[in-house]
Amino acid sequence: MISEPLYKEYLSLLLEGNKSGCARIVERLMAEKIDLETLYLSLFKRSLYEIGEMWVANKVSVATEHLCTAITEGLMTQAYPLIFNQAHTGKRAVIACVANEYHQIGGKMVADVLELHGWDTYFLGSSVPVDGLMAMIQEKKPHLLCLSLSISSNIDSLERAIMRVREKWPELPIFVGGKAFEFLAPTVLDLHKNVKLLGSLQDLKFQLMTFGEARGK
Ligand code: B12
Repeated sequence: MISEPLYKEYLSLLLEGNKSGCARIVERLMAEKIDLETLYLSLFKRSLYEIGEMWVANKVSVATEHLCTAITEGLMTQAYPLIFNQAHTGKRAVIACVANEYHQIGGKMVADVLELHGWDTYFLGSSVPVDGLMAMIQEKKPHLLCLSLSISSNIDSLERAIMRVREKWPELPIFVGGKAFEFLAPTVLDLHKNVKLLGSLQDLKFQLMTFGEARGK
């Protein structure tokens, strides 16, 4: 749905820091009724992954990568009319990145997909200390907790968070995902009860479809 020339044009505007040019492309795609996932995955995620590779290859500076990230986070708000027009189901989810995990865009996408499916979401963003996460769960009483991990060496932080949550809420379903799992063994979280490692937004959508029935609601 996003042609290659349009993607290339977007990427070059993003790298220049031309946010109004990028916003016009998003506006046009929204007018063409692009769906949220295509916008997020084929434009935002693809460009950020490409910029990540360029940063590793020393083709762009850290400053340029930060600029592109900040612009992307701003552009995601353009999708709000798509996301917040849905009927609500009464289900609640808390979404967070664990302590020391500063990559928050994947988690924000997860929150937006849940919201699109009628959930009320509480997205806490990057590097959430376990005590803060616990307090938010206590307050919002979610039906689901989603945790995002990009840096594989943050796995201990993730496991600590899961263990603390489990002590108090043994049955709360926890979905986990993120780039870190490209580098970790797929069995890394197997010991934790009721924790699902999901590979993509597609898997998340599939889990949401079965969520109500599986939990008898
Ligand atoms: C932007 C960025 C940053 C920004 C993040 C700012 C922000 N506001 O988020 C900042 C500057 C903080 C940063 C810092 C670092 N970064 Co960085 N960063 C990136 C970059 C370029 C883009 C990240 C991004 O937003 N991607 C787009 C999102 C949409 O993708 P995603 O997170 O993978 O999410 C998708 C899926 O994984 C999934 N998903 C994610 N979470 C969840 C959760 C659930 C439940 C589900 C179902 C799905 C799901 O859904 C999303 C849609 O498909 C990546 C490149 C890349 N390939 O990702 C590097 C990258 C992640 N960073 C990397 C590194 C090394 C670092 C630093 C260590 C660099 C340094 N030396 O300081 C630090 C670590 C900071 C920390 N402790 O967290 C490496 C990680 C490599 C690795 N082996 O782990 C990458 C891959 C770059 C690279 N090519 O090497 N970074």
